[in-house]
Amino acid sequence: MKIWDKIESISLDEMRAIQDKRLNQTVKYVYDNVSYYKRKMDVIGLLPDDIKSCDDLYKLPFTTKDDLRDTYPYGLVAVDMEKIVRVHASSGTTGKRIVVAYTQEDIDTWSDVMARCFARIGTDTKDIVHVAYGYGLFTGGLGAHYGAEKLGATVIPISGGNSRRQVEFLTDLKPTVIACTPSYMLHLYEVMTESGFTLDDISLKAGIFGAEPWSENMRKEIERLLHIKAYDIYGLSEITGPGVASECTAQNGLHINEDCYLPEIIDIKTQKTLGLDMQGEIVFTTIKKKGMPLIRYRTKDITKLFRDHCECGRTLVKMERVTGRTDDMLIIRGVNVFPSQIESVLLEFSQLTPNYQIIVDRINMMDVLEIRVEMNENLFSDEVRKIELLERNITTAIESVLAISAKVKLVEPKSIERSEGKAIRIIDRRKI
Ligand code: DLL
Repeated sequence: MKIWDKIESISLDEMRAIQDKRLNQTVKYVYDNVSYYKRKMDVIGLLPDDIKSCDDLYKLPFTTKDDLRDTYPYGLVAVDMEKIVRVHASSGTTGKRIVVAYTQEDIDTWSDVMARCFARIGTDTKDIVHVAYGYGLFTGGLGAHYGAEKLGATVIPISGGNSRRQVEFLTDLKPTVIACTPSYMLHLYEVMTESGFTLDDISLKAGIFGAEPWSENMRKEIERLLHIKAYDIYGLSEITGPGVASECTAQNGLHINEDCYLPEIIDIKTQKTLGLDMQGEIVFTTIKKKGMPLIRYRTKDITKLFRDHCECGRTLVKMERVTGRTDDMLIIRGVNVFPSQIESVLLEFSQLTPNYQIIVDRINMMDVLEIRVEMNENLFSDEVRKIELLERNITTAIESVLAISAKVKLVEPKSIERSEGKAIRIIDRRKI
């Protein structure tokens, strides 16, 4: 038994004791080493000794992306800069860039949790892991790389992009596991078939996909097309990168590495902590990080926590797949809509591909929703009448599931731009 299997299957009381101790230490540590946190706690009259166990978590102030921006670049670093061995940064598409910093110990912990995520899906030393997440400031590539290496697997550090070369490596080097975004996996499949290769030319058996929301129907599609098992992996740069949580072979929820990242679900409006099985925003406190520990970090990701008797034997609490982000949620004529809900409806139709874009506009003070989705080659070569009929059927399905009307436009195969990393699903043209 590997060392990491043990921590994943201890009793709830044992896990709770570890978490209480690590939380208590973390709060003391940030109070003593990060003036920003000391000030935040002083303002509300909170002392480290007031936090004795996880039951006291709610007393602590939240941390948000704005806090990271206000303290950019190193204001939340808890150690001397000479102890920082690596930084990563988010792309800053939704505002000023944020930077995260790691000590050697943080890199080791991250590698461990990523190794655990690979082990969870059955990866071992005999596997060859094709890492097609981007290497660099994005955490996906290096995170997966260090984890797979720690496990003792063979790593192909190909990074994202240059899809034809990716296909050459898939067919020549015969990797057995692939790590990339789910949308990029589908793109690689297209390039592979265009290049004349078939499933007989590759040896993939599993993929570890994340970094963007994807639906259960998208999983089915990837598994159907590639004859592999598709597993979900979740994480965010602020907390560490990939490896905060991931699925096991049961494919029923993501086990959270809760010995390192303490999760809570909060109600978005009241900010009160919610119990198991209740949907809200997931908030994490890092209880093992040294370089840049974060207290009650608001992720904006929507999910719920639950426990079951998982067939894999792990006792780690689970989170449901992330269905969307509070800032990705479209409010269309007052109705809350997540892109993943639209994706789910679209993929009920076998004539469609998982390549779609959601365009929102405001015309004469009214929100207008247009969904562009690529049809498959068979439908494309069919009569116009059939295409129009299908558009009407999809419109009806969207209306009955989401209670909003939408204009559905079927577009030619391969006409929607592909991304090498996270797919761009929403174009919001509304000027409010
Ligand atoms: O996306 C880290 C990562 C890399 C995770 C590779 C998994 C695999 P960021 O760029 O900081 O970090 O983006 C984090 O991406 O808050 C979620 O909104 C979204 N996200 C990440 N994984 C998933 C997932 C990486 N499995 C943000 N399902 C998070 C849904 C995900 N959304």
